[in-house]
Amino acid sequence: MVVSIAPSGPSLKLSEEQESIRQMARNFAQKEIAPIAAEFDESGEFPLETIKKMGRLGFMGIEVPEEYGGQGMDTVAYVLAMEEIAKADVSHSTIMSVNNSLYCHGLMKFGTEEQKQKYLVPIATGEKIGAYSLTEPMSGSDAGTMKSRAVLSADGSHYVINGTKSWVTSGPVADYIVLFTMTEPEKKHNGITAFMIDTTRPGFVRGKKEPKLGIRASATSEIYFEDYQAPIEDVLGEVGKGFKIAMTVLDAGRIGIASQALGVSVAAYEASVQYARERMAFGQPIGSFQMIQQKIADMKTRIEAARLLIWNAALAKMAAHENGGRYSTEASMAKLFASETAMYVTHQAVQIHGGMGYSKEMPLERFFRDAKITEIYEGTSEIQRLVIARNELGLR
Ligand code: COS
Repeated sequence: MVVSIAPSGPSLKLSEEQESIRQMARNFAQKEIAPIAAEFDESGEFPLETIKKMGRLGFMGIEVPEEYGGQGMDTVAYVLAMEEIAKADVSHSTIMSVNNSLYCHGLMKFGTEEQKQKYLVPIATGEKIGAYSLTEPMSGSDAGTMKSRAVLSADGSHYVINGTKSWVTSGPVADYIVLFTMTEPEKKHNGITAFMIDTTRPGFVRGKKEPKLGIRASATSEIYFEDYQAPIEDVLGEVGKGFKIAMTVLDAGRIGIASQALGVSVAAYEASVQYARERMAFGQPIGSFQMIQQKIADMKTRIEAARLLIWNAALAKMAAHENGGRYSTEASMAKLFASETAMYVTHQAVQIHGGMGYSKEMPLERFFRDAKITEIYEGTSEIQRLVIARNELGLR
């Protein structure tokens, strides 16, 4: 692949396949998602119909090999599609990101053949919905301190899981969940194990949906385990290696979140350019005023820089796939910069639109509310800075 980078600069030459998924995502997002986004934001209803359609088009398993029901494409294709979906609606892109990165990526990397057949294929084909559950009420950034427990049964055939997990994206609707819980608490990080959870089994209980500031159509909830019995075949990876699995998967997830931050930034930016050309004040379009021009210039520059960091992270992930190694710094830099860009750009977009930016008549206030989550989930901006600095300084 020729590495082309920014669309406005020396261009990353996309392959036919990458260009075609971008185009397909753009068409679908603008035709099917953009017109309903405001309504689903208002009602908070889960957009099951469009999510199922996205699944049928292959958007839920873009990097999953075709033999497991996916598209067998690369990470560049994934970030291009994510940007387009997020440009129409961040909620839809959140559901897509969890299915692709947090769920499918972990299963592909650590799952057995049986687990892939049972748990990967139906998610990659979009037939079912997946989720990832690490956070608990008292452990978010400090992911190693969880209170939930899995205890091996006397006959060694299954684990009995108890505890509460929180902030589970797609928790109210997920069919299958990648769960991280403690099997040997005295070992701290090295006592965490990952499990595949089938939500139809007894002992799995869903909590109420969280009322949220933004991404209101993406359903989030607590989930409870009450003597849930997980057969030992449902352990994902090795017992005690769950923390590393969780972190490895989050590296992939953070590239997805960065791409959705980019998508919402582009949407807010394009609306602002159009408004600055059309809106008249003091006898001229507001775009002729230098204070507006400064905002447009800074928005555009940050967007292009975010895109370069995302493509860099996507290429680093692809290289790691070929050669081993980690791409944590690249993923964290992309997420940190793109999410802060999304906050900056959507904030300036509301300002450029004035009263109309604050009104629900236009999508700017939704973009602004939706952008905020990208600085919080899958590791706050503070955690991304910590990851980058620790890696650079060789600290732990
Ligand atoms: N990939 C693979 N392994 C990783 C890793 C990664 N990205 N990051 C850490 N590890 C490994 C370390 O190498 C270490 O292994 P060893 O014990 O064999 O040396 C182990 O995991 C523990 O790492 P560390 O000591 O750095 O853990 P900390 O508790 O200090 O946590 C942070 C590190 C804070 C970076 C981590 O807990 C984190 O990312 N927290 C945020 C979690 C998050 O994003 N939550 C949101 C959930 S989704 S809404």
